[in-house]
Order: sequence, then C-alpha cells, then structure tokens
Amino acid sequence: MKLYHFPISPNSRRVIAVLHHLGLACDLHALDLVKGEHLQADFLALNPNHMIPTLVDGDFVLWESNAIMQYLCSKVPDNSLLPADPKVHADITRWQFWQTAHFGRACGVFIFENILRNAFNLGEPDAQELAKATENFHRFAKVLDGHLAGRAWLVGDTFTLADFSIASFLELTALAKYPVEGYTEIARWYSAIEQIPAWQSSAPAKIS
Ligand SMILES: N[C@@H](CCC(=O)N[C@@H](CS)C(=O)NCC(=O)O)C(=O)O
Repeated sequence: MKLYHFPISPNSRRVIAVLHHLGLACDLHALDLVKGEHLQADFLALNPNHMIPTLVDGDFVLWESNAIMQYLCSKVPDNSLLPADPKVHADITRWQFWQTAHFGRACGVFIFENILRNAFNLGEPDAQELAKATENFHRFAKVLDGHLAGRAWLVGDTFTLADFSIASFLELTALAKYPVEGYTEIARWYSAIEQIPAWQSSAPAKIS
C-alpha cells in the first residue's frame, strides 16, 4: 500500500496512527502542498479533489481519511479500533461523520485563518470568519466535553477510530488557537490520547 500524505495534516496523522496501531506496512509518500505537488497530473488522476490523504492499494484508490481508516481496519479481523458489533461500529462511524461535518469544520476555519494564511502568504486572519467559527466551535466542543464526562474514551472502554478522528484536529490547538479554555473533559481525554504508542509514533517530526 502507498499513502500520499502531508506531514502536519491532521487528516493524514489519524490514518498514520491507524497504520501504526494495526502494524500494517505502507509506503508513506509525502506531498508538499506548499509547492503544489498535489496539483500535479499524476496525483490528480488518483484524487481529482487534490487532497491528501489518499491511499493506493493495488488497483484500489481511496480518499477521505475516515473511509481510509475504516478500510485499514477491515484488513485486521477482531481489531479494537473498529469492532464488528453493528451498534459499536455505527457509534464509531457516527463520531467520524460528526467530526467531518461539524467539529472538524469549526476547527478548519481556525487552521486556515491562524496557520495557513501565514504559510501561504494570504494576509491577515479574517476576524469575522473567526468570530463565526468561535461560535461553532463552542457549539460542538460542548457536545464533545459533555459526552466525555465520566468516560475514558468516546465509544466503549478502549480507544477507537472515533478517538483518533477527533483528536487529530486537537494536536493543532496551540497553533490554530482554538478556544479550548474550560473544556476540562476534552483536555483530560486528549492527554490520554497522547499516551497511546501509535499516536506518539505518528506525530509529525516537527510542528512550529
Ligand atoms: N475530508 C477530507 C479532507 C482532506 C483535506 O482537507 N486535506 C487537505 C490537507 S489537511 C488538502 O489536501 N488540501 C489541499 C487542497 O485542498 O488543495 C479527508 O478527511 O480526507
């Protein structure tokens, strides 16, 4: 297998954490998004959205990080990241969809305004966009914090794809400046994620 990724991308990191946890061999191929390597014709043929992560497994090409994570789990029977029990499976999938549709979108505005604008020379952060994103962030962070109260992990009694999917955006908290103050359950849970060996080994070499 070959995974196209970008080292500081949260969407890439969660896929790499799954590869590490499951012990799956995969060639990691970093694309430099700043240089526009994802806009080259050979990559566009794999993913016309020009987005990483993108997985190639023989003649099968898969994009969308949460779908890739589930596909990787399907290669390892009885894994704890995505148990086969239909209700547990659906619960994990629910949190992954929630991340893509809601929490990740709120975080994405902070990433764009406070990190990418600077990296791509796109001018100062847009205060109006950040104000809307702040409202949205609180709306969904409250849901996450409330769900985590009294629970070690999002679903069941061990970490799953749900935890990796949502935690991946929180690694950028300091740089993206998410308004996380007061969300004590999220902070406690994220500290536990940071102790997971596959999470640690999937960290990009340096984020600054
Ligand atoms: N929903 C997608 C999002 C992927 C995504 O946003 N990738 C970004 C990097 S984190 C990207 O490749 N952006 C390049 C572009 O949009 O041209 C997923 O979960 O895989």
